Amino acid sequence: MRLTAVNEATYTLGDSAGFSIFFGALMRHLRGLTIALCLPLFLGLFGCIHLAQPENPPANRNVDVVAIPLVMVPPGEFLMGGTETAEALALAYPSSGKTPDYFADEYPRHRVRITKAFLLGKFEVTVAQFRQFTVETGYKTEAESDGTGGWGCNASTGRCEGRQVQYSWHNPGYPLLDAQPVVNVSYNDALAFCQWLSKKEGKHYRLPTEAEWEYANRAGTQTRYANSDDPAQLPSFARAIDLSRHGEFGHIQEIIIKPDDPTAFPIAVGRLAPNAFGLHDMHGNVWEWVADWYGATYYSESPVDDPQGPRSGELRVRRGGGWNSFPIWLRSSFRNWNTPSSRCVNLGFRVARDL
Ligand SMILES: [Ca+2]
Repeated sequence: MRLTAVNEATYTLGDSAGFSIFFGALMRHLRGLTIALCLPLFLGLFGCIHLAQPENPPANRNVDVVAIPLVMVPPGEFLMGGTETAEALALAYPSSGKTPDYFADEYPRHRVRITKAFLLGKFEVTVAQFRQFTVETGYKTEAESDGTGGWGCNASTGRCEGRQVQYSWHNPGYPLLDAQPVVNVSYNDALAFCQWLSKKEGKHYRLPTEAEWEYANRAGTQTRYANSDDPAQLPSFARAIDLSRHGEFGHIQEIIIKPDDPTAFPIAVGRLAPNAFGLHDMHGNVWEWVADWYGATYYSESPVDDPQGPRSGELRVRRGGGWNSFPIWLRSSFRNWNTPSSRCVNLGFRVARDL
């Protein structure tokens, strides 16, 4: 395996792992049957409910700030991984210059069963929610505490840059709104948030597994994105880079963000259309940490039931792409990763909770 660190915001994966599509048409039929049978039943029973606020919330005025709407994700089966060949993907995104081996870790496509319903944040964790965590605990993120800072947008150059000490979750270099997703938080910071929320509410909050994330993101779809195969259909569904302004593929530090660009920076969560499970911004806005260690060949050995990822590793998986990501990275099956202490101007998370 060859791992190439472009920067801590974006890594690329090289080396072919040898990919083959498992199951094929038979499993697509089985999967479709499972969704067809289970989804209406579950939606009927639970209606993808957004958990109500407590009837008698504590007097603490911050409770309303931190309350995180959750969506019930039903159990079911799906085929995880690339839905088309790596050769087809390379041809589909020619400006990226990627060769088929770039997509190797998305294969083999394999059957996964999510055996239990779980709750998943309807939105990415917001700036306001993360602020409350830091106010109540005094927590300092790794970007603040290790002396190296985070990533940010330099208004004078129009470029994202990092690490620099002035950048953190409360200063990503762009105008910050409470309802934007928090960024510049490491995997470890995300876990600390979950631990705080668990203690605060007496429930077990955690990050979703990679399999849970893709299952929830696809919501029964088998297309490149949960709304279509076509990147041109993304703007109403996912905050990503504006291809009309940035047609040429580039990495984060190469992109010039113009002050008058209305599509720059993350938007407030929930402004775009949800997927079939009622989840917003799974594609785009910010990359989302998931629980798993990254394993380039893990799909060859993944168990069917509730995969948890490799037992150990050095990199954690992130999914979905961010506000300055190109469509190739927003695909439902695309996998990316960073060290657990990485932080970036387009990297956040959403919480999961067991029932
Ligand atoms: Ca996202």
